[in-house]
Amino acid sequence: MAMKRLGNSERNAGGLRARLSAVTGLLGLAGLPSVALAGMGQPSPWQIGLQTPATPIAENTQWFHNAILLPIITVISLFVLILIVMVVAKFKASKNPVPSKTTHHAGLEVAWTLIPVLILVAIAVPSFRLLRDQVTIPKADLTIKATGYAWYWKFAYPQDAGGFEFEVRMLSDEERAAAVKAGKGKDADFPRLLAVDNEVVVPVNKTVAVQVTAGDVLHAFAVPSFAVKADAVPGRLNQTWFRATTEGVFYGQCSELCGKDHAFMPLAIRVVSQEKYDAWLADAKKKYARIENAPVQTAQTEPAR
Ligand SMILES: [Cu+2]
Repeated sequence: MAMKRLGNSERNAGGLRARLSAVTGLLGLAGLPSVALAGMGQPSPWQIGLQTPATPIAENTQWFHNAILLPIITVISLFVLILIVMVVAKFKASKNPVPSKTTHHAGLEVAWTLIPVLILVAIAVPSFRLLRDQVTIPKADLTIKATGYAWYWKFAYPQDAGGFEFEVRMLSDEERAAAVKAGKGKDADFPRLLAVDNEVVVPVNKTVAVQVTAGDVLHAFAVPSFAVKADAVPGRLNQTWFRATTEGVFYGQCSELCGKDHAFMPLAIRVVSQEKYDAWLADAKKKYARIENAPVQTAQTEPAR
């Protein structure tokens, strides 16, 4: 259901995209930085735009930012700048020795109230559509649970998905160097402040629901390439979802200022084919701690019509 709506959003996005392409092309702003400079699954040096999207939600989010918000912001900023320059030039004391005593202009006041309202309403339509797609969790193929701790993550795969849990901690510079030395990969495979000891592995093109909570203080589960961000609150279970359409490793970080090592609790989600996922799962069941009372999958709520 959500996918169908996503399809609609994408179609609408396509139509608007065509109409807006001239504007964005003129501005030379929309989309270009993120396409040219953004890394896949992680930030890259001198990146300006958002990270390359890896889910339909992230694609729509970036389209919304690049094709709707950025042009509107740019046009408004230029318009205000031009007005200020005009006022400075036209009404300076030397050119305008006898100033007008006008204090009100009904038409102008209506205009500067109504036009911003219309702009906001126009933004609200695609914005709320996107928000609805983000918060409506489709039927999940896999549900995992992420728990934030000061300062690491714990991920649990419930009974119907393996029944194990493991902790995720950032690799120190020494550990990264040792991993490269041991031939586990190249330098680029262990990005600084992002590489972790245990990656979360999920299958590609599958809907993954993530239950998010915290064990001590507030944290937030965030993966920029998936356009996913959910507060991790002790005693409360939040839920978010993603469906990665690209294989690869996608890094996320805690996005709630949670203490001294807030910057050092990344997480890594490795998206792989179903076969590779099955192989990892068989391994993980042996490798990681069993959980008897695995988190129960919450009921899927039907979206309001
Ligand atoms: Cu945190």
